[in-house]
Amino acid sequence: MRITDVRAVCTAPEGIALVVVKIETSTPGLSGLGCATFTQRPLTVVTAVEEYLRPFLIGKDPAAIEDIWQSANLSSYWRSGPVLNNALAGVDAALWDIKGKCANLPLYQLFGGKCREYAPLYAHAAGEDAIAVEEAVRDYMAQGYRYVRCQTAVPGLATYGARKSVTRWQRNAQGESQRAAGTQPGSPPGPQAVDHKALEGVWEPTPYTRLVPRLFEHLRNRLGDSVELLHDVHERVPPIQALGLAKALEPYNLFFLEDPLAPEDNGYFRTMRQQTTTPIAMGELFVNQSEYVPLIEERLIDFIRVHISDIGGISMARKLAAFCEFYGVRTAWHGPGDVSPVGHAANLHLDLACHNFGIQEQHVFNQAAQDVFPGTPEVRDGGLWSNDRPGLGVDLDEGLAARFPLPETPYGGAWPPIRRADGTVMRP
Ligand code: GCO
Ligand code: MG
Repeated sequence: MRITDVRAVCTAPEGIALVVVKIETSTPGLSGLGCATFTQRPLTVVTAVEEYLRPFLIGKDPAAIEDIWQSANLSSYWRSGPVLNNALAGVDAALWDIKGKCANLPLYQLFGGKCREYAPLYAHAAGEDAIAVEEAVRDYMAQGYRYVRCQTAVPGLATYGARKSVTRWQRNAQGESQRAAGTQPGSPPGPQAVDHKALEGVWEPTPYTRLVPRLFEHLRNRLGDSVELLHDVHERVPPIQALGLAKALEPYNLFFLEDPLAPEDNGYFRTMRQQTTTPIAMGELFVNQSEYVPLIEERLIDFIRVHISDIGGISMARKLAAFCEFYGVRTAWHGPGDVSPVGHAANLHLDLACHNFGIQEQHVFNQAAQDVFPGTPEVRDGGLWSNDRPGLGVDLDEGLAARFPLPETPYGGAWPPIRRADGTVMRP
């Protein structure tokens, strides 16, 4: 069997740019899919796949996954980084998909079989104040969720992850997904029409770090210990304030505090570990093993939260998960809307097969996305369930995918800048 074609397909059924690699083989009807989504720079990944990896791969044996990964990775000499890793990850997952189909087994079987029946999920609760967040958590608990991430708006500020005081990027994305769904931005109950001038929000860390402990105090007082609570700092505060926040949150027993520091501030994790028992999840922004290996071997984090396609795909994630197991670090693969259903399936197969699974972030795809990707893993009773089909178990309806072209955002998918009150640009 030989690889006969390699393509990158872009689609945006939710208004969020997704990139998927499709590999075709000399066996009629046998092909594989892999997620290669870098939503802020999708066309760079398409170029890497089609201009560079395609000619490298055509004619090769699709069964030789490890050799292809290693040789493709070295073929650029300069390696790692989000563009090349995503491109390689798309190829790698598509090869695993093909291997599963050849074996007629779902991937979790090739990874050693199920350690659990399904992957428990954490849902996202957001609101303009603590009462609204509490209501959202209660709604999820009533649906069977036992883990909920809680984010609150900070009055007057453009805050990551909260509905009312949303970030500009989120408002863009909401407007785009409404356009894709054929509804008018601004029509009730959705957000107002996207006005890019009005989206120039301001971010200040101190009101946020003061407010978040009050949010969790409220939630614990009202909800007791019946639910696991999580929070994403999104690397938005100076390291010393992140440390203060992690300590202030100790009484509320978080399941984890996510991305309290930026990858650039990795050196600060040692201090954080000595100062607080709040469990730490890190690092959806990691791309290179020299960023995460030291944090794991020094036991400075509790959950590894990489975006699998950004570290090079399933092959790398399997090695990383095994390495983490030796150090008591659990997996919490990144699972937002800018991981395609093919990528969520990859997360799920690892979740099912890795003993040191911690938790899975959920994204519930809209109907259009589920139609573009038949076989999208099912969300049920607070968990993600495999469809048990061979390989990754997800297909791509290319005709339908073409009806959801990449959104024409003013930033080409990139995030608009977040600035402090004095105009200083901030991490998003
Ligand atoms: C998360 C993430 C995402 C990212 C997004 C970037 O924890 O789910 O922080 O919301 O911001 O994936 O494209
Ligand atoms: Mg995050």
